[in-house]
Amino acid sequence: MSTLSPEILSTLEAQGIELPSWAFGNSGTRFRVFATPGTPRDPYEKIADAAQVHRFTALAPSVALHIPWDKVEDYADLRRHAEDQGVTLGTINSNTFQDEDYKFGALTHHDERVRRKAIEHHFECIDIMDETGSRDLKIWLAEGSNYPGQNDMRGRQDRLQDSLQQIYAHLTDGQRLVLEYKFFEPAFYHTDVPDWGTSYAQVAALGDRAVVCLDTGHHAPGTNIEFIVMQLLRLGKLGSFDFNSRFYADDDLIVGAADPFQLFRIIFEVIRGGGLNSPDVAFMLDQCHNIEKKIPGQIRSVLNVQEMTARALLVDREALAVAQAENDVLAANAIFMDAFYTDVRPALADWREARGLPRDPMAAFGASGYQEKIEAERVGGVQAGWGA
Ligand code: LRH
Ligand code: MN
Ligand code: MN
Repeated sequence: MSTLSPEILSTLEAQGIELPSWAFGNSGTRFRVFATPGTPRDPYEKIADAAQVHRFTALAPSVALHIPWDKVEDYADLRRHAEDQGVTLGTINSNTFQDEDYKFGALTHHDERVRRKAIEHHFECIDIMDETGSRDLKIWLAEGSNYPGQNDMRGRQDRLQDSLQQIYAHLTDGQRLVLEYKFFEPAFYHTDVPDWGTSYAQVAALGDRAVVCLDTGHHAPGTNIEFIVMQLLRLGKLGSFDFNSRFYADDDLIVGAADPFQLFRIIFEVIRGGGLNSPDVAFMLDQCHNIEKKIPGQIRSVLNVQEMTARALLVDREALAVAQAENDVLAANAIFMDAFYTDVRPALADWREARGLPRDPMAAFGASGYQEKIEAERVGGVQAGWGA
């Protein structure tokens, strides 16, 4: 008998996870970027690869772009290409971290010329969103300082608010500004948007269509991330997730690989807070596949999210509420853990098969010949990479 009720299955059927275009390009560490055979040479090929993930899982209907990494001549054409492949274009990510001018800051910079350039980059991103049909502009800032005394942290915070106000004013109805935080890197002493509280303070001052992005790899070790999820949902400000997993810092490994239990706990709070399958909370991946094959890496990732969602939906919330009300600590914990320890993989495989999807999407992709085809076809060109 299936462990998953029809109600749980219909909730799972509605799940959609956005893929990052950059997961399909080559990436690495500051020590080495290894080339992977078959890697896309342009945004069109990245989208074609992303569409394979959706084809084998029905879980990944949209692709996020990063500008300028995914710069093209004609975004309406790129949009048509995506739709032809059965996916849509999603979040537009701005990029103010790879231009020489931004060495000492972008949206926080004290030099008005540099700050204007960074603001105008975001205007350009909004123009692109109009063409791609994207709703969200996601901003992550690599800004901060390395040495105490180097910068006026307060002045930078004030300039950031002013910059964001200008960008926010440029959005059209229905578009959102999503501000991502990260506790360190590339700056090592202070970071201008280091935590959810700063991101929240900055977006709350803008308006309803400004929200926070929580990247699961952007916290100090030991942080209770599900608490932050709960709080942002409670405040109506959780706009999106960048899912990935980490052992040490911003590792960008496959979501659920390092700590499946943490992923379970996060998704449980999403469900508790009404954020699952809510249009207000975008589920995205933000990962890099430095040494493994990229398309199967993304397939594994979306399956991990689906699996932990299924387990989190299995928590008997009524029984949990009773145990909590009775202060029955061990019973409450046991109810929670019972769901986490339930192996839903056979039930998910049956359900996939019943919907005309492969029981085992990893194996089906492997047998499809697509990987061999791109490895043969894409030789000789310049492979797109993280930052290219
Ligand atoms: C920063 C970050 C941010 C960027 C992406 C490439 O570490 O998480 O989301 O856009 O990596
Ligand atoms: Mn991120
Ligand atoms: Mn990151």
